[in-house]
Amino acid sequence: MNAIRTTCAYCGVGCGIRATVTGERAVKIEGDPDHPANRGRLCSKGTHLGETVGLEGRLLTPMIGKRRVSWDKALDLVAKRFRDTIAQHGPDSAAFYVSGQLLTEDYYVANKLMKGFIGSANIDTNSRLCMSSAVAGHTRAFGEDVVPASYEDIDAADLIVLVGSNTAWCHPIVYQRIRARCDAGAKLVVIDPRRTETAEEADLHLPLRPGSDVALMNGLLAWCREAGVLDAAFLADHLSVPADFWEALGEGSDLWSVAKTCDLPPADLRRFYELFAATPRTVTLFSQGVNQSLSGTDQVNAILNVHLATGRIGKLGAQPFSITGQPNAMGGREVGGLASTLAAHMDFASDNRARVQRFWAAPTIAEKPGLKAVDLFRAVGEGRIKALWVMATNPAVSMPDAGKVREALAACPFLVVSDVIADTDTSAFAHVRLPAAAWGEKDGSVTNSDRTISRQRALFPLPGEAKPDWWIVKEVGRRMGWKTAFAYDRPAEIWREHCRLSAYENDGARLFALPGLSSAGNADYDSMTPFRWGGMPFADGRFSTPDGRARLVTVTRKAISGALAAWPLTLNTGRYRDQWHSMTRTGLAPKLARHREEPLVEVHPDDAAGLGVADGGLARVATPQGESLYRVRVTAAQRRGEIFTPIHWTDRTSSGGRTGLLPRPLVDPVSGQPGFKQTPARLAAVATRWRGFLILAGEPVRHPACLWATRVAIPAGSLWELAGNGDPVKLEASLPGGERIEAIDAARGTRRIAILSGGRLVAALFVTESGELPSRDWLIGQLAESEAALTLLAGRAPGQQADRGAIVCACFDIGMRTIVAAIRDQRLADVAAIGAALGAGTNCGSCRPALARLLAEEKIHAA
Ligand SMILES: Nc1nc2c(c(=O)[nH]1)N[C@H]1C(S)=C(S)[C@@H](COP(=O)(O)OP(=O)(O)OC[C@H]3O[C@@H](n4cnc5c(=O)[nH]c(N)nc54)[C@H](O)[C@@H]3O)O[C@H]1N2
Ligand SMILES: Nc1nc2c(c(=O)[nH]1)N[C@H]1C(S)=C(S)[C@@H](COP(=O)(O)OP(=O)(O)OC[C@H]3O[C@@H](n4cnc5c(=O)[nH]c(N)nc54)[C@H](O)[C@@H]3O)O[C@H]1N2
Ligand code: SF4
Ligand SMILES: [Mo]
Repeated sequence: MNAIRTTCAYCGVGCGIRATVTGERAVKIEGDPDHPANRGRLCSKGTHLGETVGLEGRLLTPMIGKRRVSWDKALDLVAKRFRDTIAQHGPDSAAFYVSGQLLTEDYYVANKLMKGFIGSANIDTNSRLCMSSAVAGHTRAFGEDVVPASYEDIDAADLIVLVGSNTAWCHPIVYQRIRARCDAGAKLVVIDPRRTETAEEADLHLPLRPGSDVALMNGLLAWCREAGVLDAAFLADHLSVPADFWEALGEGSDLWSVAKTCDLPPADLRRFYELFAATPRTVTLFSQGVNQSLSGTDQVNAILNVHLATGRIGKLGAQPFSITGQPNAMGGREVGGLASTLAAHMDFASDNRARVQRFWAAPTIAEKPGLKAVDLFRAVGEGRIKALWVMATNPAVSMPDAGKVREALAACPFLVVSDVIADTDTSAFAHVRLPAAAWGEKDGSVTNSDRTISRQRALFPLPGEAKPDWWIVKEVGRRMGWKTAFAYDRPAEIWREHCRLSAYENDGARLFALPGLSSAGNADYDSMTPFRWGGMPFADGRFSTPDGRARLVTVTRKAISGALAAWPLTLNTGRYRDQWHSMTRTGLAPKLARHREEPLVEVHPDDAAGLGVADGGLARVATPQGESLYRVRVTAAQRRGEIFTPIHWTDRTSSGGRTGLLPRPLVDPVSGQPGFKQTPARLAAVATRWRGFLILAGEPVRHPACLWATRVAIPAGSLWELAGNGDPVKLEASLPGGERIEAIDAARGTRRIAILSGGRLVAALFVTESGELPSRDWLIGQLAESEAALTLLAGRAPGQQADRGAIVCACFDIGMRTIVAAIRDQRLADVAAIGAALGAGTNCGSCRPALARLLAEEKIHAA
């Protein structure tokens, strides 16, 4: 069996995979040792991709409403409705909302159709929620959206600064690379209000006040100037500096003022400033803690200012590094798929418009930037956009003020959703659903965080009637009347056109150019190996501005408003280690489910005590936009006054945890990126009379009807955690038919029901008011096994069986309790010893920070 080289489905690290197909919809996944991004390593999510390639939940035929239809029928309808809408209301009444999870070829075709043929720039992407402040910051400073850094800079750095990035969870393989460099002596500083697992392993953690990054970076620049470490020659020859720049910087940038603004101990701040000033080879990586802010663009420029003024850019080991989230966030930026860019790193200047129109031989060309995501959905809600096509993103979950977005989707006269999954929170509103090819079926290219372009290759034939996104879009383009412009037969043709456009009339004004590749034959494309474009940008000190100089940008810190009486807390939102966004893929993998089974609201112990919310209980988070329920985790990793919730749970998986309903639809004025990380909020305990869980083979007949019901995948079905106040008898509507065995303990309000079918366990429901609940692990193991019914209801195997606890190591499926027991019994002293004893942490390494914490806690416990 031959291994197929492809790229991971998930994050912007862009790890190479060697995939060996082992059966129908079965594949063995290994890291590709030859891929420069990961050199053979994979994190927990990449490692378990094989668990997600089944066809459960897939959309496999085009649908109009609830009716299955032929492709011809669906495509004709989409083309007609878009054509009619445009004829009646003009091009700007149509919009596409696309995604960094499309391949470059898909993205290119969608951008071309909207901007050159429909003639509007109303195509925006979920990268607006993700990278747009970085794009705007780069463009302001460099004249072009270019990430100068590469992963090799990490290998050469002496100081690595992570700003607003939970790298250990969100970019685990980059994190491994950072750790390796730290093992060789580099220092790590983490700037994040939360004490994340990334922060726990740092030499210095600065838990700053949310939103105070500009003050911190301006203070750093002032310190560097004072310390004499600005690069005078670079400043003179390669930078343009606004007249008021240094004066504006001076204000409030002394150590004491900054410490106060950022709410940090002055000694810690000073340590960081001294370390930075003394270390020329510094790489500063940043992601959503910086971008997702109402002053995100300024925060990006504050970082770029420091790197530019100290000459730490375009040099090995000295770079600012915006790390990207989605697998093809960068490819989307390269084709120009944001409403604010035209194509191939060109903006809407008239010569660019003429050039792109000429190249596409297009009947028209968008005149001006289109609506950015938040404005776009507002326009849908107000009826100005009448036909919307959503591809590869789930805005009903992921947009801020998602309740309003749902209302807009419901009111949209014509909504098309292309997705791989049949039922998502967004597709629930669609008039037409189009079945797209998924990872493992798609074929094309992606660009990762460090400009490395890799191929994603098909492993399986297209299932059902699924089709690649580029094919779907070009078919609609053809049916709208543009036959020759959309006459593609294969991704390689689109790739060549994309490369030609990048180089078209490009005299070097745009760094993004792939001239040599426009003549690649189909076979060359098929065998393309990963390569990085652009070499080391800016190494010669020339930037993409008209005068070739980079620009320092005056950024002043905004006053941070104090807490509002009605909304005394600040809500921060983000990601869990083993889940990806709205869980449509990771939610299928049992091994990824048990790291965090439920959506938690994390809260500082003092706030919890003040509010009367208890660890393990339920609480409601409310903001002016909406409210949702969470399981409480009390933790000193949170700052006082701040709470954190995850973004992954949806209507499909839970009755609570709907984080998208909570953030304000407010955006950064330059980039249009929402400020997801800081929303005024409040928190209140919610009491329940009983709690329980339900283990089920296969899908539930009906979602359990109770206040709290959240689901995760288990090997043969699903596990629901439950709590409520009503009569738990209602839960029995979710049980399948079969032989029923029941045990009741009235004193504790405990009820245990097992359903057997053909002698095998198919469901188990445990509910209690005041008793203990048994181990889920063992019961899960019994699903579809034949066993003595009474043993089942005891909830444990005769005489043995401990609960493993939450899964820490997803690769080897090792739980917290197992690890703690081994640390105690075998006197394990470090992470390596745990690895030797149990294997935990020896594969992807994602759980190494968690292992280190367990060791530290055990030390305290022993003392
Ligand atoms: N496991 C997993 N990995 C992923 C994803 C996933 O869904 N799951 N998604 C991918 C995508 S698309 C993206 S964009 C990336 C995101 O990757 P990250 O940006 O690392 O992830 P987040 O959890 O969104 O937020 C990062 C951190 O910003 C901090 N933060 C909040 N406010 C501030 C502030 O004011 N200042 C500073 N300095 N920090 C602040 C938060 O506390 C949080 O720890 O992850 C990618 N990788
Ligand atoms: N509160 C809060 N909200 C956030 C964030 C936050 O930190 N806090 N982060 C924001 C960020 S950075 C991001 S990137 C977004 C992510 O948010 P979304 O893009 O909404 O998240 P996904 O769940 O990845 O949605 C992708 C959808 O595309 C489908 N899909 C997967 N592959 C394909 C394909 O090849 N073709 C097609 N047609 N469909 C496919 C999946 O089934 C899924 O339904 O969330 C944003 N929202
Ligand atoms: S770090 Fe993990 S999720 Fe990201 S590309 Fe690599 S294997 Fe995939
Ligand atoms: Mo993202």
